[in-house]
Amino acid sequence: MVWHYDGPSRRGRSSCRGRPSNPRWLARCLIPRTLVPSRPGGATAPQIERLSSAPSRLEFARDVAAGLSDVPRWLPSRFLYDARGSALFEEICRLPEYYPTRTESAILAAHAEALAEITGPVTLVELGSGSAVKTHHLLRAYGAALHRVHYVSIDVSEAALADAAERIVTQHPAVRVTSVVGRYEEAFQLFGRYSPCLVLFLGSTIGNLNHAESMVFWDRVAEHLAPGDFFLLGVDLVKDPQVLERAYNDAAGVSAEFTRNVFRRMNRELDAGLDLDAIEHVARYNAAWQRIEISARFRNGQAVRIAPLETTIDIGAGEMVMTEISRKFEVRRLVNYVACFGLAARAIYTDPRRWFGVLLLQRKEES
Ligand code: AVJ
Repeated sequence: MVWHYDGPSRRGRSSCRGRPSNPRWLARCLIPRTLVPSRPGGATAPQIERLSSAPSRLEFARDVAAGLSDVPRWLPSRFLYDARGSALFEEICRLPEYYPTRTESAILAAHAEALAEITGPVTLVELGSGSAVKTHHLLRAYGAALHRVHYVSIDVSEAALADAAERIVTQHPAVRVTSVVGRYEEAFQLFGRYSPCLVLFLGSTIGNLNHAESMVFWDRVAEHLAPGDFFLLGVDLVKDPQVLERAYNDAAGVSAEFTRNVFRRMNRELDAGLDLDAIEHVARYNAAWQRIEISARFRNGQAVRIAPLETTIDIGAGEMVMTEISRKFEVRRLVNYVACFGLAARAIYTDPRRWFGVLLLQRKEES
């Protein structure tokens, strides 16, 4: 589903008459009027677009049943991000131990103008944008460099998209926002329409993908980007395992609550009947695989009911269910890797401790 948010200069003006100089107020009265599902046909009615609807209960049930029946047991990480999960992740981003968000944000703040200069005028297309806080640095720089910027944001969380859009139209009058509810894998088809573009894939979300998923991801990216299009990738870098493990085992227990959230969702949507207090969060760094592995450990044996499929899966005491991987990267190796998919590194930015990397990639000419 795609919604179009028009900037304050174009729509919602009638209901805001007499108060156009207060952008906060303007945005508040603007959003409900412009947050309309698109309809096909009409010139004035925004056109309809359906990448996918929110994952259905049946899809959730099937993926949970498949993952829990696999060896080792696992759950797809995208189901962590319902409204509560997205809010918990936002909270993780503010934790003292979780350095990636603020480190990446500082890198973007320092180099946004340089990026705008290298890419020139482009549509910004963000995959898995969440609350899009870090994107503000880029919108500021592109807004200053260009007369008008189009920002297309794609996320599975409708709530996060709506929040982000409201804040962006308030703070950046030069920016037009298009919000797309969908999985980032489904967003590739948009690249062609918005070319010349700069695709943003920040926050080391790429780290959630395993080897096979990563190959498919880069193959699709390369296929859908036109030669000359840009891709901005944020990646968490290999570092002291203690620093890494602390980031995923915070003292306040928010990471643990985030992991448990997918089981809470199973209780709500699948009538799973789980005792959440008996499910522990475990996050360890696997040095050989250069990744944090996050699992839920079942302290007691539990029967997981999956009501929509009329089935039950038994999980024994002490068993683990992997809920997430978070890969860490080495810049030089990653540059070689993406080159295999026709992407050349145009600029590489990092912080003084070299904890996080931001890579500006460009689609090479077809050879
Ligand atoms: C959103 C996938 C980048 O891997 O660091 C943070 C998710 N999970 N703490 C990460 C996460 C637990 C995060 N990513």
